Amino acid sequence: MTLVAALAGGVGAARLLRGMVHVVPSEKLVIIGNTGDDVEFYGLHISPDLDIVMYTLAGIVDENKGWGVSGDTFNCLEMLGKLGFETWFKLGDKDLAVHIARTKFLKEGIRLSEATKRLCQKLGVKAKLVPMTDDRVSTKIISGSLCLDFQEYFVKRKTEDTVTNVVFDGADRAKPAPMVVEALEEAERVIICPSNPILSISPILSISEIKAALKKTDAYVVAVSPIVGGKALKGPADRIMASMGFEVSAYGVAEFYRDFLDHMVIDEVDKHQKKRIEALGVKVTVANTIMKNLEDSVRLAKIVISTK
Ligand code: FO1
Repeated sequence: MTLVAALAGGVGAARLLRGMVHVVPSEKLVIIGNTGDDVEFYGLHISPDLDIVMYTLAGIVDENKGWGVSGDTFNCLEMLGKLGFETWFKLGDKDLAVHIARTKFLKEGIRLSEATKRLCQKLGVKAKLVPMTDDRVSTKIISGSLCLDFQEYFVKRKTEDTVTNVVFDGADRAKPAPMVVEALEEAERVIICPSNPILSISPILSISEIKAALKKTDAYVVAVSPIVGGKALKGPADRIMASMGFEVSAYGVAEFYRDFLDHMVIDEVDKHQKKRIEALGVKVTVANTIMKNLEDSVRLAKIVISTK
């Protein structure tokens, strides 16, 4: 098998990818991760979407939450709270160790892509996980006259604001990280994971060279719909698609990606949308897309990798 490249956000992507590493040889899998959610707390650089994928593939993720390290303690955060710092972003002790290491690498002038490679190596992750860029791109959530940092919207304010626009600050200057464009050009297949199209995949596409490579590639581009039965499997994707004027359906997701999409995997409950999606020139596979355990993830990964 030649290269498989995957565009990945957080939890939904991690669940598909934990199956994908059982289907595609790890050295053939390049995962391009969203860094628009990156945030700084206590002087530390946190890359939540890279970490969700890294911890999942390392087998140490907190399965219930889908993020953070399983069995982590929060002693440091508790002490920071006593010292008067904000603690709404729940950083566990082991998780903090990763952010300390990443920040140390970055302070030494090492790029985020290299820092991620080193962290993955130490945690035993064999697939290549690369940030979309080594430059700073920050997802900003616009709600009327408010402009919120991503984690402020997502965690602090619990996604309660109505999203009227999303801006990727810095995207116009950002360059793809090493290996990103090469992977998209050389891949036999590009997978768009079941992540939030607007919050998780769009930041990756906001880097013009990545979008251009995706449009140009000969790879077969397959997406898995994160919208099932008109609802997001996790998170606010359904509400955001609605408030930004997109149809909240598997069809709406296919339309969102239509510039470069060859094939879409939709859930059985959405099988009535097959013909409509096909009318966009996108092939459709209907399958059970719910991933409750590793077996589900492997089953879906096998379907995604064999679509044609
Ligand atoms: N998500 C939450 O809902 N609450 C948290 O306190 C939180 C902390 C956190 C710490 C490290 C990390 O890597 C991720 C964390 N997340 C938390 C998840 C994260 O905010 C989002 O899931 C992603 O940014 C969206 O994919």
